[in-house]
Amino acid sequence: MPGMYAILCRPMRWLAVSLVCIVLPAAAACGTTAQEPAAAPDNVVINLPIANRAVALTREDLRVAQGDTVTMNITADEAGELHLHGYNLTVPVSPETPGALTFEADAAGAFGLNFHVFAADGAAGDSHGGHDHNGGTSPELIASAAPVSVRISADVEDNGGVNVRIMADGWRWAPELVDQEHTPGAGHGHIYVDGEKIARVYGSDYHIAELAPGRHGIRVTLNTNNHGELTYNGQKVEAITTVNVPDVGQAHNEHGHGDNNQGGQAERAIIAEVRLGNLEVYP
Ligand SMILES: [Cu+2]
Repeated sequence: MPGMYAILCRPMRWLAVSLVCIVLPAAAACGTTAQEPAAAPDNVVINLPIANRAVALTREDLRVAQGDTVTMNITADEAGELHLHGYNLTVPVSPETPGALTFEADAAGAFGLNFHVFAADGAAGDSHGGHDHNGGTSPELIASAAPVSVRISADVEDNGGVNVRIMADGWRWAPELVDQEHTPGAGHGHIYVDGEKIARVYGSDYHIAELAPGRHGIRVTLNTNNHGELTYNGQKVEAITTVNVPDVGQAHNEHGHGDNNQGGQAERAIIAEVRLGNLEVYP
């Protein structure tokens, strides 16, 4: 009766345990699960092999039960860090050094898993490659014949708000033209936090109301009136920076895990935000 075993064996248990449950005929082989039907906490291992800025996992692979102890083993083909939103855990990973993260999934919900790609040593900002890292529809790329560029800086306020200053050259902010035809040298911007677009920007200052404690990547693109992404000389006209929002006690609905960034470790520029999926924690 495979169906019975499927019920007895929670889906996120280790593969080894699942195999035991399938292979052995006795229900007792399912161990603790069989004796504790009220879903005793499991040790769940999730392997996250990041390649080409993606991970080949299904939603089911990223599903755990509240109270489970979760270990994520992360490998990557380029240097970066894995960031689990909500729990606000970050772990560095590189092709030479796999990363591992163990935590108790004590809060239920869906928590974004992002991979922050670090700039290559000594070559900050190179090779974006033109992938779409967000899985969604990618804005049309529109080449600018004239030089256009953008830089950003970001300052964190005490309350977790972030002031972003956007310095665009060869560019006119044109909020009045939004949704109209492309006009060379004019338009608006899009602002992304940790790979997710949060708003349009229509001028040189943008305020982000509140970010959870931890590191966040902020990216701004310059966009045509019809929302295409501007390129110049084959490069997207965009700027990326990183902010570190301090943990201020119970604020921001965090769960008290704090921030496991290694103190004193040199900050590295994040050149891309890759959304890998959501960790789903079921109550
Ligand atoms: Cu737009």
